[in-house]
Amino acid sequence: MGGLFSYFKGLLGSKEMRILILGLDGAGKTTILYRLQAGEVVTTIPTIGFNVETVTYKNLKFQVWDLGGQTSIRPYWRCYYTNTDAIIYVVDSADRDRMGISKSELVSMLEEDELKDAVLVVLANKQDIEGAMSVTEVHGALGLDKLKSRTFQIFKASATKGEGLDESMEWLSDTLQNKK
Ligand code: G3D
Ligand code: MG
Repeated sequence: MGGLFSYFKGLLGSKEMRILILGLDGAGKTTILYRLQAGEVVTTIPTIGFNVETVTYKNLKFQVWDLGGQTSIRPYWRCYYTNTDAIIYVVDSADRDRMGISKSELVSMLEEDELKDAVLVVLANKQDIEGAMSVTEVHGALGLDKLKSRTFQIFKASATKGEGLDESMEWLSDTLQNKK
């Protein structure tokens, strides 16, 4: 097996688990997927400009798409929210200019009724880039202190260096197992 699903082996064979990996384009989502050796990534385009990458292993399903941009396609996102157990929100910590957009996208996702029980993992990615915001700064910029009754954790990460991914996936797997 190995790779991504070995983190979640404790969740295999039980009910279907759905995890969304979201963030602005360029945040590092696809890099993370491949870095985690997620196996076969299937890309589908349900509607124009909306590209979904899916990785499935037994009862576990990971789905990835880019937030931001066109508001006209947002209603289609809802098709993917049902029964979501967790959201992995990826942020480019070096992209200070778009941190505000990243925050508003996260806030509107978390307002979705279907996602109210989803566990949240924030990955403050691209920590290897000089001048990137620290994990504390990203925490502040995303307004995570305002989150109420949401099970969440933020981790620093560098997808290209493969740093921070182990810790975050282990935390997520443990948290989901405890919630079962
Ligand atoms: P996305 O799927 O969220 O849109 P990608 O983002 O995974 O396609 O990554 C966008 C670019 O950021 C890629 O560079 C990728 O290599 C880079 N990147 C991802 N994670 C990191 C990181 O932790 N550190 C650094 N320095 N770069 C990262 P290219 O040049 O291929 O567009
Ligand atoms: Mg991508």
